Amino acid sequence: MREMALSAGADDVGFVSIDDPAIAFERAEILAAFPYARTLVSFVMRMNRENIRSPARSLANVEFHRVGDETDAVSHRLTRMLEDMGVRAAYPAMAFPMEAARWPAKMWVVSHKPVAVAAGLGKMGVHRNVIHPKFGNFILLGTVVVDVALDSYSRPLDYNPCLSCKLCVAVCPTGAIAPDGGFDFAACYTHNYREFMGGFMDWVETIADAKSAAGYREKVEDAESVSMWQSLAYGPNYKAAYCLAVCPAGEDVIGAYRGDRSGFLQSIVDPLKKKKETIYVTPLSDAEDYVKRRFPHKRVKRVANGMRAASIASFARGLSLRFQKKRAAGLSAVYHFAFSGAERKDLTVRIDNGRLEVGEGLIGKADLVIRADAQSWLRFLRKERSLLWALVTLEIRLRGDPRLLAAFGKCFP
Ligand code: B12
Ligand code: SF4
Repeated sequence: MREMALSAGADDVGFVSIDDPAIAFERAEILAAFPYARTLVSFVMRMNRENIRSPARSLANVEFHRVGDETDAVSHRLTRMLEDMGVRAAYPAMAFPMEAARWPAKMWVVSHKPVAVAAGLGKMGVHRNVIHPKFGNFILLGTVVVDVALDSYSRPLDYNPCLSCKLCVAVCPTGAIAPDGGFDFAACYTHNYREFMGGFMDWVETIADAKSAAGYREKVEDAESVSMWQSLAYGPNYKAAYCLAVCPAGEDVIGAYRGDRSGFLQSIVDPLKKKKETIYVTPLSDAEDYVKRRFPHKRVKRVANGMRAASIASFARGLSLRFQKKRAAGLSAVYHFAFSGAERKDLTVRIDNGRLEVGEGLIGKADLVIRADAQSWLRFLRKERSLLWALVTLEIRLRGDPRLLAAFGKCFP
């Protein structure tokens, strides 16, 4: 199997049993798409480093797309070889296409990162990308699912190639990567994915809201319209991915950093930090404050990111993705949500000075109780219904200090 994967074009490969506890959290979803799954063949594809490092992001994007396509091609070739041998096999996309009907919930079919880690192909660094011991983080990941069990499976690496140098933290233009390994999903997603999914939805709605071409141009610069066309024509363009660009970890990569640290910083890190560019942020988010403070030469543009809850379940799931730690500083409160109507659900949300816990059921004593009709709450979140109206009509009822609801809103701008 290893020889087949390498001859199909993979740069390294490892094997994970469907019963491996490391992927237990995804087992049911994988089996739903591949009911015959017994083994996951995980592989890595190298990217050319200097393209990814260039401040000209078109260089990085052509490499992301080129290697991304090649990753799918390797999955396809290996699957064909197996099929020709009479072995059942299939593969999910490297990234897209995904199960878009599930939006805004998890749309992808297999999470390649945890599979690659279980397959011993690397470990997640502070920036949450997998770092291969030799190629560093200049890799993309693929997975092929097969219906045979193997004699033996791979073991995870017994060390983490991440150096904890925090260069990824320093260079990220949105402040998405925290030194302790925390990740502000909304910050990364709103900027880097400006021309994907929710960013694209926001662009479409901007067109729909514009009364004329001049009105549209007040909101969207010509270069942004051209960029959107480019993404539609040639594959969506990432705005940053600077965390990958600067990472010095990995046997093949680390020499330049160890040999001349200040040269590495000057030639690779500084050009990205100094680059004048537009950074897309959610209004009143931690990212907005961060860019203004750390990168005053970068221009901040406030946008929507399309992350709207389609159900109470997705409201609950989305809370941790959208939570803004800094906005929550000084707030300590317990919220009970009791949803009725189309979707009945009880939730307890505890915010304690920048920390968030979300649990099912009504646990402990609440500082604010919110009883709401599920549809009314979703309409309020989508700004289709005013809170005042919902309170007057008793579709939403509060018990406790109503200012705590405003404080809650600030944590999830
Ligand atoms: C979702 C996703 C994202 C999200 C979330 C990133 C994240 N840390 O998980 C966003 C849009 C922010 C993103 C950005 C990037 N990504 Co991405 N992404 C994925 C995807 C589809 C799944 C990630 C995953 O494994 N999640 C599962 C859990 C275990 O990971 P987690 O970190 O604990 O949880 C996060 C997600 O679950 C996410 N999430 C939860 N619910 C939802 C719902 C929706 C709608 C979305 C969008 C996300 C989301 O939020 C959590 C918190 O961050 C994979 C492709 C795939 N099919 O595997 C590529 C993948 C992880 N991405 C990759 C890359 C390269 C990037 C970027 C560099 C983009 C780029 N090319 O510019 C940046 C790096 C940002 C970073 N530092 O992490 C590579 C990583 C390669 C490597 N060496 O590890 C992958 C593996 C694609 C590939 N086939 O190679 N990505
Ligand atoms: S840049 Fe440094 S801290 Fe960040 S992932 Fe790479 S080695 Fe780890």
